[in-house]
Amino acid sequence: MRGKGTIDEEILRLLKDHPSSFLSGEEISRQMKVTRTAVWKRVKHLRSLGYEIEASTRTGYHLIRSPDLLTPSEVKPLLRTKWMGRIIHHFHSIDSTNLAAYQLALQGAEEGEIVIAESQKKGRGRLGRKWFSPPLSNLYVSIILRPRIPPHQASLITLMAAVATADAIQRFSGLQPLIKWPNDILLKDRKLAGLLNEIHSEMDRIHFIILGIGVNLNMGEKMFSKEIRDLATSLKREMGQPISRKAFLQALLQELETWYETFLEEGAAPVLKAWRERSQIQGRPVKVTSFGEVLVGTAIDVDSDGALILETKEGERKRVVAGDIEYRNIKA
Ligand code: BT5
Repeated sequence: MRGKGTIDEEILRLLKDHPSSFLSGEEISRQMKVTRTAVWKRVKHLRSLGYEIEASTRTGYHLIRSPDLLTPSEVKPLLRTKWMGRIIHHFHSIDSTNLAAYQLALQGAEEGEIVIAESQKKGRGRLGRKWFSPPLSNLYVSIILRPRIPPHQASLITLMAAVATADAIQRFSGLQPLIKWPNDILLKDRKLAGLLNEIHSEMDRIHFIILGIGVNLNMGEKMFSKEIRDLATSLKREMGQPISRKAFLQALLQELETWYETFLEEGAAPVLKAWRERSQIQGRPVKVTSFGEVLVGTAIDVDSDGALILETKEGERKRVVAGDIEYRNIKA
């Protein structure tokens, strides 16, 4: 049996196939094998989601305008990717897209399938932190990848995804975001996007990686929660105009597909080169928190596995595989 969501998608597809004419309720009900009352109910529901649908008992239905939703019927006509995002699992509200993608991947979902939500009730950051995910304004997406690389290289996928996200933002807006190790995308020192990558693997084989990406797009000043108001920003705020979320999603998926293929074909070098240019971290004084330990020193580089190399005050080199950094200002 088809779910309500599938019926909605089919009704929209039919209406979009007839952009300049009305489609009678009878015709829709015949093509979809549901009653005319059921069609009317679904149209009412679609209107509640923001679709402007003209309805008349005599002539039928006509789609006037679609809201900026990220449903398959809205996103797919824009996609320019070869394989990424060709299967979209869409939710109006969900706990976390990463959690849903993880479950789908365990059940055998294929590389390139994506999960999108209009809002998240338990959006996740790293280390049990929260990702603020209000409805219909930002992007919350998780992508299933199944790379044939050794597990120790999984961090490179995080760096690759950060580069792709920053490139998509720049291509879309002309602004120049910076990457903060390992996974923050910043504009003017404020966080615009975050990445949470989760891996399911054995000692020597990756089963899948879930690439979770949250980008603040249309979040207005007043929508930011108190705790992130001074730390975060959105693309609308930086550009001074609203963003088409579906157009941004298309740009993001295209950059991700290209960068992922480059990484698989050419290895870490091009990813690390682009990451270094975007992070401007080399030589900066930093404070690193890693597994409860605090280290202070100068960031030297990231290595070929994506770990941060730090030189402490005592001149000792440390390799940090996971954690958070803060940039320090050196007083003369
Ligand atoms: C991250 O964690 O930056 C990873 C965020 C990943 C979110 C995506 S959305 C789609 C997918 N599904 C999920 O459930 N998650 C992923 P972390 O580095 O730990 O940063 C978290 C910190 O960023 C919080 O403690 C806040 O200080 C701040 N923060 C929370 N929400 C924010 C937002 N919307 N914009 C900017 N900063 C935020």
